[in-house]
Amino acid sequence: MKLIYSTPSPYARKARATAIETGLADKIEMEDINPWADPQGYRAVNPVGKVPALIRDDGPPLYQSNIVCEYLDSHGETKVFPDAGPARWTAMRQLAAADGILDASVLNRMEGMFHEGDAASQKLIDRQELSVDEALKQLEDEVADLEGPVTIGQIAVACALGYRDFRFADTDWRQNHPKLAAWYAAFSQRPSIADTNPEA
Ligand SMILES: N[C@@H](CCC(=O)N[C@@H](CS)C(=O)NCC(=O)O)C(=O)O
Repeated sequence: MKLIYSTPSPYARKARATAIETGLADKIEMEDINPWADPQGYRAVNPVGKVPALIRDDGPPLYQSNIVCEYLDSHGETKVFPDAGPARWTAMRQLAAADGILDASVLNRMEGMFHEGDAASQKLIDRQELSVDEALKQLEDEVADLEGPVTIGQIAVACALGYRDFRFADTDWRQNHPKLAAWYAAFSQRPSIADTNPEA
């Protein structure tokens, strides 16, 4: 199995952290690429050119971070996707909030990268930041649900908060979300999060 990732990608970080949490890290070859450089042949692995992607031994490649994570989970020793029932839907709700933060944050970063200065739409940027704020509020209000055995929901939330620190350090999410900040300070000590920190 080979996991194709890029170090700064928070989506790929979910897959890298899941590989560690499920006990599979030693069994997976890792390849760090720059998806924006469109490495030769990569579109045959992932037609939409994004990371992460997983080259499997038992079928064609998988791409899209949550699908890669679920495949890893199905082959791991420790499960991070809870079975159907309340624990699963709690984790899925956290995953949705985290992915919402990531999608909005990455869109704003793209807006800054591709549309410089006046060409960037402030209206679009503000709308995405509103989504980030509201999703952070949900996580702050429901912080007790982030306790307990590690899940894909917790992993994704940590990757989303880490991405805010990495790319949006000027907006201090901790200020209005003290309980979430305390949870993150503890959770980010886990090797799966500490060892995949893009800033390390
Ligand atoms: N929804 C996708 C998003 C993946 C994504 O956007 N990855 C970025 C890096 S953070 C990428 O590879 N971008 C290259 C591109 O858009 O061409 C997932 O969950 O895997």
